[in-house]
Amino acid sequence: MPEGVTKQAGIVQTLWNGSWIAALATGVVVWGLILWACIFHRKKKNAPDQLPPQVRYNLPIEILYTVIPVIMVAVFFYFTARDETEITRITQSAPIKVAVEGYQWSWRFSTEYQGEKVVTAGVPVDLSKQSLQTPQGPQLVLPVNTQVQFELHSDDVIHSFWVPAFLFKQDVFPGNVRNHFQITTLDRTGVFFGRCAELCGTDHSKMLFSVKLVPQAEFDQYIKSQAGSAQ
Ligand SMILES: [Cu+2]
Repeated sequence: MPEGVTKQAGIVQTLWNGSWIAALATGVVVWGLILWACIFHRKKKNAPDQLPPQVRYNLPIEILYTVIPVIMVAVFFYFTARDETEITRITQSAPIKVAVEGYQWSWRFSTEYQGEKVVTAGVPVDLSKQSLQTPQGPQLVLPVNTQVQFELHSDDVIHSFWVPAFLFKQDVFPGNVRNHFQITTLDRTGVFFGRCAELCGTDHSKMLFSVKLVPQAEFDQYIKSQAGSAQ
């Protein structure tokens, strides 16, 4: 997993780790029971027709088979619902609002901050130049230690806005449906790759972009230098 750069990514990572630990514990019990049955209930050489004790219609065991999975599902459900509620929570206080527009085959980011609006739009990128060092496509600049609210909209077909370092993606719909989510960036600068995660047509793979997290002062500078770009 990439190291998360948002507070929400931490929640996703913890849920992911917990789910795997729980699944592994369940797996160990199941594999153990299978192995035990394979080893201790092999066909006996001296009594080939002898079956092991049959436990059909054994009420306590039937109840156990039912109650334990229900408890397991309830535990998974509780943690998933709790974390999902937290991850998709929107507040009105986010100082930065980003309108994301997906289109065949790139992205347009309109960043609103303190009355200023900055727009970055990209053209389809050249995949032959794709490398892990140089980001391609439009770049969304955001400050660290801040809340950022995203509003997603598509001009044509369904896309999906995915920044792996957020450990989060959300579908981008055309029409009147607008998906929202919000992040709280951590104190970590850098350039993080993003891509479309919903097969949307021929040049889907060219819908690359990046998110650059910078210190607040550098962000203010950036907004000042880009002021008027919305026109
Ligand atoms: Cu796409």
